[in-house]
Amino acid sequence: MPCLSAIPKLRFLSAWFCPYAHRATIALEHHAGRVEYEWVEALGWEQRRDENNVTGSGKEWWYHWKADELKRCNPSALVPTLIPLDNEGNPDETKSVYESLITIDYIDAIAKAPTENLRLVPTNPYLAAKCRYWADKVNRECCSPYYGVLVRTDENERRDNFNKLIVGLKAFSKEIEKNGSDNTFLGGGRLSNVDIALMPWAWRFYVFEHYRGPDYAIPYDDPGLYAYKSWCDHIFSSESVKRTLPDKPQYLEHIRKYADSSARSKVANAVRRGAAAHELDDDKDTY
Ligand SMILES: N[C@@H](CCC(=O)N[C@@H](CS)C(=O)NCC(=O)O)C(=O)O
Repeated sequence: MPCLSAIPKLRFLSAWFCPYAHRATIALEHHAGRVEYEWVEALGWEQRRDENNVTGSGKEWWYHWKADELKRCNPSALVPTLIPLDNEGNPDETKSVYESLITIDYIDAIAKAPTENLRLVPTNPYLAAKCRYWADKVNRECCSPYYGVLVRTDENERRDNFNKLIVGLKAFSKEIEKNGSDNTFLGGGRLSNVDIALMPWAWRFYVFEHYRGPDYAIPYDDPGLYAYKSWCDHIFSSESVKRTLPDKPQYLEHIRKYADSSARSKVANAVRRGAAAHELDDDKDTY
């Protein structure tokens, strides 16, 4: 056991609804006792008055407010952003870490788990490379299409995004079957950065049926998704994951801003101009 003073401490600039920040939360909770963090709600929503009659409803779109700390510590001003605390407990803003997949790596590296099984990124270089490849692949193929289904207004485009998502989930399902493990990506119940990359969205797919109807339900009874289904059952029954899950009705209300196209976030703006969420561009997708 490390002595208490050796435990790294972080300020975690987050937002309760954000699935990208949720990745960092799961990694932090997985390493509870090895990394300490203070949660800072650094991003929220405000609806502008429709002074220029943009919508004609008296209320304009929803925009993000952001903490100054977030604007200072991340050039894109996105959550999650992590700021390490020095030995005196002062944040070192020169060493902030951002981009959700990278925050998982970073948290895992500073946690220095005592056994391989607790590491989110394997120490074996081949397995680490494979996990990083798959974390990026699920991000593009299973997470980004979520926003296409919600933000695009054309039914065919929504459907295309949903179909892309199912193709992505089937590829993931096939890979975990191939690995001989249907409970986590690496098997044996061991959690990895790949599981954490997908989990926040896998948990949020329930919103599709509510906003887009029964044809947008994930077809869990499709044999191509059997391994994915048992992955979900396993992952969401774990206590360390359960305590990170937002309240379902509250999240449903939050995501309405995406489903009715009134959100003006960087991701929503990227998807509205026809790009994927992972192709967000700070110059084009301003807030
Ligand atoms: N690629 C980023 C995306 C993070 C992201 O888009 N976070 C959203 C909240 S869910 C955000 O900070 N939005 C602020 C904005 O749109 O300006 C990551 O993986 O960390």
